[in-house]
Amino acid sequence: MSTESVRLDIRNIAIIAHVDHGKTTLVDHLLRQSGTFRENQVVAERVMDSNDLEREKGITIMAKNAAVRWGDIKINIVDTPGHSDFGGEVERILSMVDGVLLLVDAAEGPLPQTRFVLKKALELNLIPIVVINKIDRSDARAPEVLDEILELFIALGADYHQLDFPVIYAIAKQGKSTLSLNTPAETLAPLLETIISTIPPPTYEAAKPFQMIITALGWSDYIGRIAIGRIQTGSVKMGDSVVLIRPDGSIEQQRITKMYAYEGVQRAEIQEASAGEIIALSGFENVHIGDTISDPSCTEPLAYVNIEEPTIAMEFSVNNSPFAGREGKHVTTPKIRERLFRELRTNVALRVAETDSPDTFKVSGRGELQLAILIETMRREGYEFAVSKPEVLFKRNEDNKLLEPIEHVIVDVPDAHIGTVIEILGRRKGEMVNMTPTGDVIRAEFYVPARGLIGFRTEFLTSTRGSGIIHHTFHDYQPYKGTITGRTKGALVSMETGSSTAYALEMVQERGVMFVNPGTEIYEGMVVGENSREDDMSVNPCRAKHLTNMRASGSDGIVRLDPPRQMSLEQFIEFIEDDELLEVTPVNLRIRKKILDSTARQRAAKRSKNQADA
Ligand SMILES: Nc1nc2c(ncn2[C@@H]2O[C@H](COP(=O)(O)OP(=O)(O)OP(=O)(O)O)[C@@H](O)[C@H]2O)c(=O)[nH]1
Ligand SMILES: [Mg+2]
Repeated sequence: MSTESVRLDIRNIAIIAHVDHGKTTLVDHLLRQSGTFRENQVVAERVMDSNDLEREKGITIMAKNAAVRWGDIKINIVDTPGHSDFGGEVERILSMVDGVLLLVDAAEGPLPQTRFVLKKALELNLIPIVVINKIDRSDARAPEVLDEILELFIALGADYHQLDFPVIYAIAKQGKSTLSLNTPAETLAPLLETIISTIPPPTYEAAKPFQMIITALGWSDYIGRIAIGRIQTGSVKMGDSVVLIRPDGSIEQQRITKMYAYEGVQRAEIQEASAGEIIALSGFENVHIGDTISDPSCTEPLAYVNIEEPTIAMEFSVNNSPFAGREGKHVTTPKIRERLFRELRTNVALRVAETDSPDTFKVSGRGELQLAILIETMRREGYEFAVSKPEVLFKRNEDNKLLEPIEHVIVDVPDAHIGTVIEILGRRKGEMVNMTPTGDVIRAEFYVPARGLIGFRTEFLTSTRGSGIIHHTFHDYQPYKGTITGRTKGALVSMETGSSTAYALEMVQERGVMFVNPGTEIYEGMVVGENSREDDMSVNPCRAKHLTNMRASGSDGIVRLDPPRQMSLEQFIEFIEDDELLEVTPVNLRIRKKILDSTARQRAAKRSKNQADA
């Protein structure tokens, strides 16, 4: 018979929430108030958002570990991302913890990703603490939000024990919390005390040998690859022999050469560790997420949580534009293949597959932002390649019926614009399920095919004049909803190779919105702007003014150019159509037609139109 033992000196928790509800800010203050930093130490805001793109975008992309001490107890904390594209990160780490802090913004209330992460936590029987954050907001409506949270728990089938969650009100930004809205919030002590009294300490079967599952991988320039996980059973010492067991059952002998535990945001070397602790190991070069590290006497791998499947895919291919190889450092198929497959080691919600074409790979993920972050990371590392329009991944059910991913969408829009938004989402096959006034705005809830959301953000922001907010998360698979029309405007495509001139651009800009400045290197088949009409148009942005030609466009002969449209990587990805590619280099982003030659392209377009008509 096995006996359960308890580690009373430890608590393991994750902080989960919708994007921007204040998780990383709360971790900052938990670290500060538990004495992690020296009195006068200068610490960056949102210290856990440590990678460049996280700091630039102000969002968390990867889940990360930290630890604080409160009294005699060590609290291991995992900060998680709230953006739905990185939901896989949350699923990945939940097996490390016994409880969660579910943060909810006191004004915004529960949003799609609140539902997604809470569902995952409840499925794993984790103990929740609800933290209603940002009660300092002038539009805070904490009591109502608490009702909405309770409804959400019930809708997700929480059991009686889980429904009995404690509630903390907080101002993460000021490091304050309170158990009641009638008591002013002062420090985070009420939250820390609640964590200790509510979240169960880790338990384990005392008789079992050492086993842990790797749930995160890190990298340090000093110590190389770092494998992170929670010890499920047994204990381990420096120098111990262990085995690395892959999910397929294959086994590798290894030795523990360096071991660390988290102290604040640092890793501190330790000599031994036992069940319930979250530790990091170095020296395991070939380890992957989901591998088990075990005492050699035990060769059964531990079960790893299933992660939701990707819903969206893009093709990454070798750049074959006329400018290929000019700007990138890594441009060949083997380099791109190696980089993409390497990404799979840490990015658990991503898939990479070979395709019929040897220099093209299909990369699938949870959303456009997840793929955009990979693209941006690769281009900063010196990679050059081309990507296709994101396509949604369909499935078939037992009756061979075509199913497509449906997203749960919530929009907050001022009264004046809600009609337009309902109209646009209707056109994109969205189904409205709820509409309520929330504060100063109307909150409307929809189920929309993921297909219908590609390119939607730009249209949404334009139609609400930037005043609307949209949140969405994967909901489920449903029968195919029928055709959705794509971009409503065509492209202005260059018919020339050369350098753009102000003279030519002044004429071309009459046709739509330009993407390029004068003096830009351009090739035939490159997209230089957006047409104001639906179809594509060939233009010549490189035409030089002949000195003998006295015709001037303005009476004074001065060229007037509108500033070109500046697009972010995400906007470029939203813009491209099926017959286009985005050329990505460390220096430039260019949209091009897949077929560069104008005549060949027109012929191909005619052929596919004939096929569609037939
Ligand atoms: N007014 C107010 N703002 C807060 C509070 N807590 C956090 N914020 C702000 O909310 C924004 C988002 O905070 P983050 O801590 O990055 O949120 P997050 O939940 O970690 O976001 P993701 O990791 O991207 O999901 C920041 O601008 C914070 O300053 C609070 O208590 N009150
Ligand atoms: Mg964060």
